Amino acid sequence: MIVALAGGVGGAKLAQGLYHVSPPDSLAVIVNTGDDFELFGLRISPDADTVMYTLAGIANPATGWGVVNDTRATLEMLGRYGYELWFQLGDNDFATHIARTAQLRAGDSLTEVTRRLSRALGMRAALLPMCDEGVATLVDTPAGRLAFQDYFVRRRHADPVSGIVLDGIEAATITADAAQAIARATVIVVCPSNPVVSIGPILAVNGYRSALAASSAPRVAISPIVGGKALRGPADQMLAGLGHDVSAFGVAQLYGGLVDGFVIDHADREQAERIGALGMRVLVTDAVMRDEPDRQRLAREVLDFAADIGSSKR
Ligand code: FO1
Repeated sequence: MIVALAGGVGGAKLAQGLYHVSPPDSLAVIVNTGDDFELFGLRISPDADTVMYTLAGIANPATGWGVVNDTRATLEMLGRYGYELWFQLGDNDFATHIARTAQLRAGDSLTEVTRRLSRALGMRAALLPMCDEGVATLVDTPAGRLAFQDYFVRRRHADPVSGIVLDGIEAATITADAAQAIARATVIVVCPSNPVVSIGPILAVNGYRSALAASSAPRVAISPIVGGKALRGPADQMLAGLGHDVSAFGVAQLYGGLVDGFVIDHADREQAERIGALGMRVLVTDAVMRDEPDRQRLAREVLDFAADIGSSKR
């Protein structure tokens, strides 16, 4: 079993590569749900949906999130009713949120609902929310403490970030499915997602750090920072605002003691030694995924690297 920890678009890309280079039933993706929120009375799980649509082969390639060729009739009608349309939801995407909300209201867990939705779309990998309890990522900025999607989408992640709060985290616990996947893992991959607001919340849920520490599987992370810049989104600004080094090394520091191997881009090869001194093996490669063949190439390299680490770990 390959277990991947992922956030949104960057994580989904590598998860798709892993999905395509390994037997379809052998992958479990544990996703961040700290970005989840409610809009129009519906429960939206952006990171889970991004991974689900990507692995089901229906993601919008232009954005990485949402459904390809989606229409906007529902949103336009809501606009006529006077709602502010700051969050783009296509008609097909709306159906996902309606189904999720209805099933949650009927009493099913987020894990169960996500399993049903992803199976219905033909996804054979397991898609596992990090927890079933509600956790909300809040972002401290000069404009105040903002809900994550307010910060990220409505205000276009333009505010400097001075702190992150995970509301509800104390009551959140690793799910039985995620614990079982990690216990059975032969490889654990920390995808190139934002270490602060995508991977950070997963690791903060009770039970993940100990489950990962207890695993004898090789654990490998891929840097989402290349050449001092985030491949996507505001990870670089966030790392700076929170006092971390804005580099692959800075990300590796955050994962110290948690992973056995770290993958960096050629652009950062001079950091390999410093990262190695953190107690990790380092793979220097082309860590940027420009197209689908790139996702599979990087996935293969990550799995080979992990296998190599595994053979010396045993
Ligand atoms: N990101 C945006 O920048 N603008 C949007 O309007 C937007 C809509 C959206 C709808 C559904 C969905 O699943 C994701 C969506 N995202 C949008 C992406 C998402 O909010 C963020 O990329 C993640 O939360 C960060 O990981």
